[in-house]
Amino acid sequence: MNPGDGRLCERLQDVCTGVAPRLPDGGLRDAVEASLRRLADPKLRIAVGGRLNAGKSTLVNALLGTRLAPTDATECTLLAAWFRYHHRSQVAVHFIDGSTEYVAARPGGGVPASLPFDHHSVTHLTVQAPVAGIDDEYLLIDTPGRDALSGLDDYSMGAIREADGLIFVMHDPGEVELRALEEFRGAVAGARLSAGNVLGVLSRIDTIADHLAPALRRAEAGAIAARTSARLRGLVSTIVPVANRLAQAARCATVTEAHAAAVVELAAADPAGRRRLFFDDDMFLDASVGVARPVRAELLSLLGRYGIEEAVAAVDAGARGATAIRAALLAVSGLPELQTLISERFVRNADALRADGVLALLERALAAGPPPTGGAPRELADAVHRLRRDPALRAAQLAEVATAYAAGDLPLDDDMALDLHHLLTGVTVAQRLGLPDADADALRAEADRRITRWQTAESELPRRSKRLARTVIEVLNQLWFGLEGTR
Ligand SMILES: Nc1nc2c(ncn2[C@@H]2O[C@H](COP(=O)(O)OP(=O)(O)OP(=O)(O)O)[C@@H](O)[C@H]2O)c(=O)[nH]1
Ligand SMILES: [Mg+2]
Repeated sequence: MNPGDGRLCERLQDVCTGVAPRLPDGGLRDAVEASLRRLADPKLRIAVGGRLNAGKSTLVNALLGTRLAPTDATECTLLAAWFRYHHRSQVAVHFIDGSTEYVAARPGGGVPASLPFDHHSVTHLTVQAPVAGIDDEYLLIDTPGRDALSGLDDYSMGAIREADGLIFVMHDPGEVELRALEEFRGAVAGARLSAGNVLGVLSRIDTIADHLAPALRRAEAGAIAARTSARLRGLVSTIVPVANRLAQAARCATVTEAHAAAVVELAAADPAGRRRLFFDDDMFLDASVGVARPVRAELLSLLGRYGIEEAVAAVDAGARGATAIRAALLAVSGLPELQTLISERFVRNADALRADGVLALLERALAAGPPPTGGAPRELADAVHRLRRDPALRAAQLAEVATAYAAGDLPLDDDMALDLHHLLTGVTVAQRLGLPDADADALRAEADRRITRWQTAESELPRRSKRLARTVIEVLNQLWFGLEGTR
């Protein structure tokens, strides 16, 4: 069965619709009603989070293919914003008291420079724009930067909690960044944030090792991303390097024919002239080349020197005209790789991710109340329990294992940590067993080896960790039996 077909969410909807009218007023009924509202919106919700100035809004614009999120250093994101298609360009302002008001979008679309409301009375915004495709596969949520000093208010966090998955943007993957990620955990999709539903982005890669040529910088960014992925195993699935600004310029059609013609002219400079041109921003603006200074300044703010160098390389390789140069910039920006991961990790698993988020909501409400002894509450608790055991939700259970490991509550040796990582991040059975190119026989043998490893370890684990190890064993067993069917 296709995991994205909505089977789990339909079952959840039936359960909630069935019990809602029979539940007494209170937390459980509120949670069931909130679940029904969430299930009524069939779109997968992906939040983009990270520290202040990480490049989140620029990435959101690149993914949307249009500049709707405010990105300036001075107009930072103050409120969480969702992006939806609408035939009118407007912004819905959602207030704490549950009401909504509409304001005009800024010229060109998107969040206006200032809102005529106190930010503290607003939970989030919905930015609506007549741009086809912006919410076809998933809804993006841009979030305010999280900083050690500022913290997010509960309402912004509440809006983020409605997300099914997170793209965590990091500019400088150090300890502070890790603390920010920790703060998001537990906020998105309940306490289930882990490698199963978090993708990492190493952002602003043009600022990495800026003495190197673009291709070498890309390689360096790839190496940093790989090292950080290894360090965050269990917390984040793959980390992809993305040149956000380049991706935004390429996808949002801000590179015009005039810019393209200017790049062709710059590419005509001899090697020594080019070295001078790209030495620093002042040299770029002051160099004596045929391109007018204001056009050079525009190129600089649009692409940065890194992007201009990439554009010149595209011209060297034969690209002519804005469309071809934009396509070449997009190809080297890292965005296509991120889009593929979003499809493979999030969109393909949309049903399970959405169901997991709703189940987490219901489980929290059930846990907060008295044990359900009968009637509608018992019926709900049983249904939640049954749905949790559905094989399609195993990934969510693995996420729980990864969360325990990341928090230091589940001692695993390196092999087991890697087994878990493969199970969480692999798309094919072969990737989930860490042998992407192996045939079915080798995979069966590997699954068997891993089952034995976990079974041996399980007997040594503290009691509370045994259940987690058994989850992994069950998943491996399931893979083994799946391979058996291919004999
Ligand atoms: N050099 C460089 N600068 C970038 C890149 N992406 C974004 N910036 C700049 O970094 C600043 C912040 O970018 P935003 O996209 O607004 O960052 P943000 O994470 O949304 O910021 P907050 O919402 O304030 O937390 C802006 O001045 C951008 O122009 C990039 O790829 N390279
Ligand atoms: Mg922002």
